[in-house]
Amino acid sequence: MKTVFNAAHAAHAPTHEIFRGRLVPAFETPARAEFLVAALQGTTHAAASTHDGFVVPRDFGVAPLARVHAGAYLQFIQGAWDEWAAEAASAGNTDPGAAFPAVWPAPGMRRDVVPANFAARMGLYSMDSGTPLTAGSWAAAYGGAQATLTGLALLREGERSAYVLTRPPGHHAGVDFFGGYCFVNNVAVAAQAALDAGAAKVAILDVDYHHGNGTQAIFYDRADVFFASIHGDPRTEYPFYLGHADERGAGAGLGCNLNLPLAAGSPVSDWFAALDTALAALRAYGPEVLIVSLGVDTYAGDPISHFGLLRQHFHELGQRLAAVGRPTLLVQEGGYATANVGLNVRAVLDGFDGLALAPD
Ligand code: OKP
Ligand code: ZN
Repeated sequence: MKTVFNAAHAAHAPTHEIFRGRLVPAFETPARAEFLVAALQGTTHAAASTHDGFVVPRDFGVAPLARVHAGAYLQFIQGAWDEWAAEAASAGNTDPGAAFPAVWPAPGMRRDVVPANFAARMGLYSMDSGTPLTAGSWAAAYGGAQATLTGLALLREGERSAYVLTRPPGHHAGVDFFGGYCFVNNVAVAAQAALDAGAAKVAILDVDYHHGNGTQAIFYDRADVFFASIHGDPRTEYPFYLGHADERGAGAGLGCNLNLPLAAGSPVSDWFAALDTALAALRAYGPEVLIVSLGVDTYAGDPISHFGLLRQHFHELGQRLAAVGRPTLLVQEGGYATANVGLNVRAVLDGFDGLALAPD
């Protein structure tokens, strides 16, 4: 299948992140995309005529992002690095490093008055301290949304599937907040764009280890987007405060949200049983387009996740996704066993395309 490559990913190059309150080397790095490029180059998934076989993203502007994100939030993210750098410079620091949120409005505090203070706005527009905001965060996130929209355009032009090679991921970003390494919710932008282009029903399947809280929340009360997710049980796993099985949707969207949390350490057989459940629900829903939040942090070797999928399981995932028989957009989310991320994604794409599992 064709791969759309967000080359702007490299602009977002955090060196550190705050993980459970401690500063550690970043897990979500440019090297992840470099391994994806290396694994797909020279394969049938890099057969376009430009950019080493990868499709170059078109530019659809910011309007499709504003269909799912608040305008004030997008404006903040666009200008946040300059604000941070200017604040640091005025204190004599010309190399401030990444910005991290540090203060949030607790329940009962005001969200309707936007603070003038930069740190206060970082908290207003975020969900955690684990997401470094760097000089190139907006460029990389914007490029990821454009790459995703380009993948959707390929489907409209007749491709049966497309893969979007991008980072940072998107599925934790909500209407007006960043977090979980995510700034722009790529799959939500694409789902809304598909509806705006005339589709009546879109389904999103999130197979990342972490629940896609942003995607769920954006579409929770709507019947035109079905969201299904298989993920580590939020009782113990990030993002902790959403992703439980009793979240079924609200109002017109009741029944259009399906969470399949599994205990950390669950066997692969349980994961595939959950996949069967999710795919049966998606088939019954009957979407015109299937969008997959393709995290490969379900891999046995992932450093921050606790499922046990191996290469052949990613291949089988690809086969099962293809069997749904819908135009399918696969969008990169997580996966932090850096040297294995590309090989695992290649296995999904090969499986989808009916190719044999390649040796490593
Ligand atoms: C992004 B994706 C808490 C640290 C948690 C966030 C993990 C984000 C995963 N302080 N780190 O879903 O792969
Ligand atoms: Zn994840």
